Amino acid sequence: MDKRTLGQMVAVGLIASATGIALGLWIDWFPVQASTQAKEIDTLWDVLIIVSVPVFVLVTVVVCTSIIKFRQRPGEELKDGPPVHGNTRLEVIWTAIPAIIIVGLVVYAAQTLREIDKKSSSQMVVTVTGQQFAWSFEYPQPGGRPIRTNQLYVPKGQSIEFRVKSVDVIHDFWVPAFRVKLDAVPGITGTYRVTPTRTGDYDIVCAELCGLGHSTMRQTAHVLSKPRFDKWMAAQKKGQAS
Ligand SMILES: [Cu+2]
Repeated sequence: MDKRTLGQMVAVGLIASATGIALGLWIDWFPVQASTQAKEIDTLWDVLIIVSVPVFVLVTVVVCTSIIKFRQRPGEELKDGPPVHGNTRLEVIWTAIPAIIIVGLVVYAAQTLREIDKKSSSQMVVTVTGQQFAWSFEYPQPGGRPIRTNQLYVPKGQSIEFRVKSVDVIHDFWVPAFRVKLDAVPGITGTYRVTPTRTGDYDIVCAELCGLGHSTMRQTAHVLSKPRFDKWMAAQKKGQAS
């Protein structure tokens, strides 16, 4: 391949990478950040875009150049290409660079996961149960029966541990504004932790196709200030006691 073609490939690659990264960072992919976890996950997302766009562009530019530049022209049907043998240096490079990128991203992602799932000293537990086609919630009470409800209310600024279960098929408990999500698998209780940072109402979505009513498996997560949450909880206790 001549120098000019290589120069063109590098130029196109740089422009396409810069455009792709700029677009990827500019697009609002997610709803408002409503948990401490959301910020770290969005940063992870941005890093993944910055790293993966140039890889995609590199592959695409090489494929397109090969199709245009080295295509078979009329009269070349019986021609054979030049015999190419292995190139050890090239093979070492194309193995080592992807390996370094993957290991780096794996370490960073694992660190982020550890960071966002840290246990708090004042952990509040909410058990989430998925069932075709609705979510229900349980608030364990020390020394008593848990409070059961069909509505999710949580206090702002409190680290909440969701214990996610299913009674029938696989569902997936997701509040996009909190970012974190987890499959609800029959027979397994999974957990994740989230600390809401804004009061308000946020969508709860089932993120695993679970049957005919899957798309209707939507509810609302109500994040209240601590005093308002305590009031709500007191009302629930009263209601379930009577
Ligand atoms: Cu579902």
